[in-house]
Amino acid sequence: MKALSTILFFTAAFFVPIHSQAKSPANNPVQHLTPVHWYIGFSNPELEIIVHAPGAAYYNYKLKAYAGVQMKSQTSGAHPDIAYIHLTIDPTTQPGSLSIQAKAKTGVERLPSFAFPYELKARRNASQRAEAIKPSDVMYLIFPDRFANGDPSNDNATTRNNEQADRGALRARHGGDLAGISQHLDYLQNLGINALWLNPVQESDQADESFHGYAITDHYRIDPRFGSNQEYLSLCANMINRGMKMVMDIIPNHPGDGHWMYEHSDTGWFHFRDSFVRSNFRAQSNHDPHADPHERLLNTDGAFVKSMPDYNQANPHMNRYFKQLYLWWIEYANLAGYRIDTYPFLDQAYMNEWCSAILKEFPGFPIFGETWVMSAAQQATYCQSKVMGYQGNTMPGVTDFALAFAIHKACTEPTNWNSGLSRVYQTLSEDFLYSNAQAHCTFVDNHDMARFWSVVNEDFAAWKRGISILMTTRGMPCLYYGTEILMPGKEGNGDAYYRFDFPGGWASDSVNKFAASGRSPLEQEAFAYLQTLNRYRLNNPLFDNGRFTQFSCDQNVYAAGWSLDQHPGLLNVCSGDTQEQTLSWNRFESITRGYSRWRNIHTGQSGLIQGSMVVPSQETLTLELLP
Ligand SMILES: [Ca+2]
Ligand SMILES: [Ca+2]
Repeated sequence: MKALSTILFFTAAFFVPIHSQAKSPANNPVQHLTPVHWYIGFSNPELEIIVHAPGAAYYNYKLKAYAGVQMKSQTSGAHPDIAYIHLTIDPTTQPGSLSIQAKAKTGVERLPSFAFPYELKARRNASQRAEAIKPSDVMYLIFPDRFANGDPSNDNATTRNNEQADRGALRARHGGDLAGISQHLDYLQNLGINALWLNPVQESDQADESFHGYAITDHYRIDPRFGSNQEYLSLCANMINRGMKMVMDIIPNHPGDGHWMYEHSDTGWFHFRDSFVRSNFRAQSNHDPHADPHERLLNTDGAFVKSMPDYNQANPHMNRYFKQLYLWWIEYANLAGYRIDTYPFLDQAYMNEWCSAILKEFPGFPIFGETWVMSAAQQATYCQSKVMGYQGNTMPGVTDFALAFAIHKACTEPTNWNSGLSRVYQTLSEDFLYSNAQAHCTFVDNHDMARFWSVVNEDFAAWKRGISILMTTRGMPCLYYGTEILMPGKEGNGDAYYRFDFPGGWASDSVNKFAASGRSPLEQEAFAYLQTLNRYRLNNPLFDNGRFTQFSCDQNVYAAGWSLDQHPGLLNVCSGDTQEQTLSWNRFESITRGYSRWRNIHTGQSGLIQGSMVVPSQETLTLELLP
């Protein structure tokens, strides 16, 4: 316990107006409550509220009688400003506002009493719930600071660090926001997009480089540079009305060091709270049977960087905090899926428990973790898997880096038995490792990687090959913003080069590539090519319920596609050969059975499925199969 002098020091700050998320009555010193409110009717009736207030540990808390709600217990943090309240909430409880009264403990009676409200809300009913993302959706990843500035008035919204927007600085904020995304939903739908994954949009009020959003300082608040919580809710609701879906990017591994939880950390919330120990980033140590235990520990418990301290998910309070936090966001914003950041650096046992807790309350909720590792076998150790020792994994899918890297090779190296397009064939042949490869998020680039147009050295035939594979293979495809206009972003200059502003997203831009008139002929060709593939995929049951078949790279041509009874099929044919190739349709009999004609979805050209097809050198043919 702290000396009384320390306690009295805290009381000095008691009646100074302070930041609080709740609409607080006068004299309410509470700075944070987590969760900020809660919902009635989760199958787990238990709730732990963290109270952050000056001297919070020196109080007893009492719940004013409220039918259906019991205060089970309360504990004081070792940190003087932290207390924990445990409620049990019966599913029959009526929505409303609880009142919790705080009275100083014996021996510190000089501390003033106070009370604070805590709101319990009704959950939305099942018919109002967002539809989960699925393979026949087309997802689009937006880096919110760099897509479109729909509201210049929030560019320099007041924050503790008062960082000023500066479009001339690569790693400063540029002013992109939720309003900019809202204003381009027509554009996105026209492109054939129906799902968005936004890089994190919660408050990231960091002293340095907050533009990427991965150093969150308040998990329950949208960053004022992006908009408000209400704007986020409106965006999500508006998208649902349009048949679109929102995926949230979540980061249970670390906050920013400007987070109040780090500044007021109770014992055990963080690994290495008082010294900087950096992760060795050896994801392999999680599954390596020969791993050194010290390396394994350093991987999961070391900090990502100094400004992103590492949460200790094994701590019982953090255990509850992250379950409650991410149940809250699904219910609050009506989300359609989660992408989990830096999954291999999390406590793996805890994350399996966490995924189970989410899936118990939201059965079938899509979750894919970022697993930036180099093989399918390694990826399979993180998700629901058929791999010995990992069959108990609960995360449905991963971000499929193994396939992304295979597609890169397919588009940059000559195809042979083991190279080029054969790498895609071999990578997908390893899908036996996963419980469900359709739960993976597939992609060719993202905010951390060189952009695909630069990966293929601006070779349009290679770009089409890779994009066609992405948009016709298994899994849930995600396009990175700007792919449709061939935005460049070369490896080697740092990640800010993968995150350029979308031309036309700012009123002062000299060119607007959101409009066809602002695109070059090649950019327009790319846009139209992608639009055709997206629209073909969108809500097409072939990709959800069909049978996926791939064919090995005979004649250096890779083909893969889908068939489904009583429904048109698809065959995507990619040549990695330097000569024109003539292929017998007989080879594809297992997929063309029941179909008699083909139609090129880009050109409209059609013909009979008989004899042979001619595939020009390096060309890609995407053929719908018709009765
Ligand atoms: Ca703005
Ligand atoms: Ca960690």
